[in-house]
Formats: sequence, structure tokens, C-alpha cells
Amino acid sequence: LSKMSNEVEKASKAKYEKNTETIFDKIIAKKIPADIIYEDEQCLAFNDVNPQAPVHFLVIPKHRIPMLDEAKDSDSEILGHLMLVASKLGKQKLPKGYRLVINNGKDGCQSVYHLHLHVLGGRQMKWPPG
Ligand code: D5M
Repeated sequence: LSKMSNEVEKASKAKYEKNTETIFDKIIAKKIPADIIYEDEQCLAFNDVNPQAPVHFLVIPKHRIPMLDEAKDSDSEILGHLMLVASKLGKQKLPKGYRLVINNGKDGCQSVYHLHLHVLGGRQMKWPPG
């Protein structure tokens, strides 16, 4: 299996359980290691274990929002903050440009039910995405 179909397969098998902690909660709690590149009170950024581009990192809220569709009006500040952190890191690491992706739900290819922004770059990205 290619890396891509592997991620699609993982996403198709992933179960959305609203109140179940994910591996990202363990990363936030420093119970399992991750290659952390940025941290503040509200969010964490770390390199993706299965990179789809030369640079591929994730920006996640510390407070768990399972998926974009579960975000509430009261999450608008953290949603904006995640984008601005993605942009600050993106500008720094990928001055020629980058892509932000949020996978939402099964058809969106979401496999970890803790909201995360993918930041990808370091090569010419293609359009349309797969
Ligand atoms: O993307 C979930 C992403 O999370 C996928 O690109 C792999 C990545 N992942 C999974 N576990 C880890 C750990 N432990 N460290 C770093 N990155 C990880 P999705 O949008 O849900 O398909």
C-alpha cells in the first residue's frame, strides 16, 4: 500500500467517539513523544509521523475539539489562533508557500478525532488535491 491509500484506509476505519481521548491528548500531556516545534497555552504544533511533503506538521488545540464540525461559536478564538500559528510557522519554515488542510469526517479522510490543521510544503503542491 502507498502511504496515501494507507491513510485513507486508516480514516475509513477510524471510529468517531466523542468523549474518547486520542493519541494527540497523550502528546499534549507529554505521555508519548512527538517532534514538537511550537507550543503555547492554547495549542501545540508537531511534525506529522507520516509526512506527505518535505515539511508536514500539525497544529492542534490543547482543548480537544474532535472535528471541525464539532466546533462551537465559543471556539472561534481558538480556531483563529490555530490559523495564525500555522501562518507564523508556515512563513518561517516555508517562505515560498504552503498548504493548510483540515480533514473532517470519513470522506474527508480524518483518522484522528482531535481537530488538527495540516501544514504541508517544501515542494510544489498540486491541485486538485486527491
Ligand atoms: O490526519 C492524522 C494525521 O496524524 C496523519 O497525517 C498522521 C498523524 N499522526 C498520527 N499519529 C501521530 C503521532 N503520534 N505523531 C505525529 N503525527 C501523528 P487525519 O487528518 O486525521 O487523517
